[in-house]
Amino acid sequence: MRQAGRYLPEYQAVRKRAGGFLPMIDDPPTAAEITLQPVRRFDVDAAILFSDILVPLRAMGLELRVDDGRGPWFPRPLTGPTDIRALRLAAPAESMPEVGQALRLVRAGLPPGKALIGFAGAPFTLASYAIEGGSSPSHSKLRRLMYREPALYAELMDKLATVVGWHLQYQVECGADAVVLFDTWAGALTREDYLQHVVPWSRKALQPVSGLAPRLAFVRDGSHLLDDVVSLGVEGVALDWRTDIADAFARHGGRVALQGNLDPAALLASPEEVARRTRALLDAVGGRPGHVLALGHGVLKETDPECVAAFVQCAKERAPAGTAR
Ligand code: 1CP
Repeated sequence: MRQAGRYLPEYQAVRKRAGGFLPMIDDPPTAAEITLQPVRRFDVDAAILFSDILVPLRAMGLELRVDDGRGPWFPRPLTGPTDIRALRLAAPAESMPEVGQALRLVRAGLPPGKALIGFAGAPFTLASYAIEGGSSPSHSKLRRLMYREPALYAELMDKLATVVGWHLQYQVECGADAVVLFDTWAGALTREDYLQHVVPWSRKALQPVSGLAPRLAFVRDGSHLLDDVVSLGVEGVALDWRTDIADAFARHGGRVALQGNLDPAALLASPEEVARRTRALLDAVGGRPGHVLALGHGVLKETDPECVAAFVQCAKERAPAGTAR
């Protein structure tokens, strides 16, 4: 999760040369280079494609801007049925060929035995960006649509779920070994709303890759939804850093793999403290099978790469003999 990025000097150097975030994503050799940077530096077990969850919205016709300091935003968000009906449903090979090209280049450059992870934003999170125009604390426009115009909400979610499903399938066809569905904003919902207004569309988005590749689901701030995220039928759940991983294993360890979940902000501590916390996390898991050691969210841009290295070093010391490392 944001394994590449602004905390790495080699990322900053490429970003400066490319002139911004979108030009890096849009140029497959550059996207592949950024994807491989953390693998080279830290010798992690998997690369995650350098792209963004918002790329498919752009492919559907929404103008996407990424400004320094402000982050990604949409200057003309969806405002009603006409905008929603105008969203394009185009096959990813035509509308986002750069994603497939970047994946193929990464695969070719990845040492044998390393996994390649693809991803997409879940329909609810994409709907929030498309309707609110950017990050929203309350998602009020989307929530209003959900409650007051359920048929139009369903029309939008159905289109998004279709495109997300195609996008995941395309990534597997182009070399991804596993995929993650990021539902960053669904944690804002009650269980009742999550089950009624999100689960059907997340399931639809995950369906095309069922049986093709392991699927992981992530809901930021989603501890209260864990049972329901497991019930999506995914092979793994990525836990955010606030979820108690021992409790998650006790409840669901037999059914799904669990990924996580060191607090990304813990990497702002000294390398010794990072190592202590990582060992404590591994102790809490207690060697149970099906654990993917990772952070509980993306690496913060203020992080010292030495602290990421300390985290990886702990994983290497503790990996049980005979595991797939
Ligand atoms: O250089 C920069 O200014 C860009 C920072 C950046 C990066 C490195 C953004 C803008 N996106 C990314 C890459 C990214 N985004 C990856 C690549 C793989 C990796 O190296 O790990 C992935 C998997 C994402 C996923 C993503 N983008 C999510 C889902 C996961 C999460 O963080 O919850 C979300 C919500 C986004 C939107 C987004 N893109 C970028 C930013 C700053 C944001 C968040 C904006 C917000 O707060 O709403």
